[in-house]
Amino acid sequence: MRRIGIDVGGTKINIGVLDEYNNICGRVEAKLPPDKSAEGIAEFIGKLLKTHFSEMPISCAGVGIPGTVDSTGRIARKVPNIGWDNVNFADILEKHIGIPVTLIQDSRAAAFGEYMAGAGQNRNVLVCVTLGTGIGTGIVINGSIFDGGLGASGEIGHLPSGDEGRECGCGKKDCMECYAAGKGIELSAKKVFGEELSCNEVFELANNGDIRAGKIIEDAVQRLGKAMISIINLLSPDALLFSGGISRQKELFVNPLIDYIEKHCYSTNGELPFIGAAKLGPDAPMVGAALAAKCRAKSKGKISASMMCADMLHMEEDVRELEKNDVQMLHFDVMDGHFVPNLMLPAEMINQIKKITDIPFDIHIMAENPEQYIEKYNVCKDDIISVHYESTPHIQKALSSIKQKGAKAAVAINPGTPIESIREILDDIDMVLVMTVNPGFAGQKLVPQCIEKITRMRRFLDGLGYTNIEIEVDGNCSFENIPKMMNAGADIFVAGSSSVFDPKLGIEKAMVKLREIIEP
Ligand code: S6P
Ligand code: MG
Repeated sequence: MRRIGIDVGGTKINIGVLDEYNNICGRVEAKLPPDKSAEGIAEFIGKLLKTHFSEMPISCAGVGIPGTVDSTGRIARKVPNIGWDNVNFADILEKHIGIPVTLIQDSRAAAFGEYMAGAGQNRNVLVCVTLGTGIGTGIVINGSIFDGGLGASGEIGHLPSGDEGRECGCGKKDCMECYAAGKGIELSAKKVFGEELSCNEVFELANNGDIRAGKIIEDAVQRLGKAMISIINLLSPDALLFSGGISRQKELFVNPLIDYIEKHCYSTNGELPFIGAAKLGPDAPMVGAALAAKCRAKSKGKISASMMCADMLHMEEDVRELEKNDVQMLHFDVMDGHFVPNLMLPAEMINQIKKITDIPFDIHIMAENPEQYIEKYNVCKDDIISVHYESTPHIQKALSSIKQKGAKAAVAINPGTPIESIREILDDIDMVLVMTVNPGFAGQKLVPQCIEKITRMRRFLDGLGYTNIEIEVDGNCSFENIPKMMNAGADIFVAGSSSVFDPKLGIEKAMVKLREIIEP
């Protein structure tokens, strides 16, 4: 299945279709229609898709918006260039194109595109600054786009930067955009030369040795350099990228900017982030929007209570308490002392509990020869059994024997197992269990890179058309970690000592707290 990226700019729309390997396999660019209302643009996009891509199966669309977008990715809050105010463009566009739509602010989309498919690949914390008429910034932290607590992260174009009283589009005066971006360079040129010059003309003059034009650009570089240093000192990113029209001015702008930053920036042991040009050029917002698109309707999260953390002496009481609090699944860990260095939960016990409750079972086998365990459980169609990819050379066979028993089948992968390992068994599974700790024990700390792995797993599944396969996460699903896991795309959370069975809270209070998180 393919996904589509739609970058709505101030004057044109750039559309591209990405295949499952994130290559652009179809594209079209068009001027914005005269009717720039949300309905007008949605209708126009609908027609473009029909004309150019009707033969391609497309699973979802991401739309880059030149303005603020709400945290749900549905509402365009403020888009001054095309005059939108609080428009639910996702709803409107879905009516015209019939696939799920996610909105994302264009500079954040550009950052995400670079992080996933451009110069920011294999980085942890990426800042991508788009230098155009204004200045837009996107921040990606461990695979997630960082919106900030109030949703306005990255607005560094609006740092106070001068005292001439230059009016900014945001309603305030003397923002950095009014001095350091395209718009600012033009305002400075007017002041110095006494006539209107475009930003490109100023660069041309400077290129031909005009000292006054050179000084205007130098001033812009220094102002921007200071802001970049604040970002680096605050966030300590491992990559800082520049994109947008002005970023093409290597000699006069980007290189001096990098020199300025390297000269003045604080660093530990001389270590600085990678600083350089973005790789995707003008396609970055389109690619990023496609990659950030959510290909499936956001469902409520589900809790699977980890019964190895329950009170072994009062198991039935805990089951009743979990029923009362509407927990969706009971998670049973099976450990053999070989595949993992611990012994846990015999089949007899699991089958006994099955007799006293209707809550679906979620049996997680961490054992060598998992095939011999599958046999033992009394399961039905709502139950699910997971086997570890690493535990058997015959994973496909194990999965199909689960199906034969009439239960749902899942593959579990350890933190160190690559996502792509499960490529050949996607038709055999209903769920994938992403371990977020190394299996064997409750009460461990999250392996931090697993959050980003969840994001990549969701993209991997959606990209291949397996939008129906759910992701379960197991290990340190705490009240702090679940929102991050959920945001990354996890559906089911194995809740053990970090949440449901936190003895300080008790099951009821823990479930109230969990429901607030998973049912926003
Ligand atoms: C670990 C096992 C898990 C734990 C669960 C405990 O090998 O597969 O299911 O029971 O992760 O949760 P917590 O909150 O103690 O990490
Ligand atoms: Mg488990």
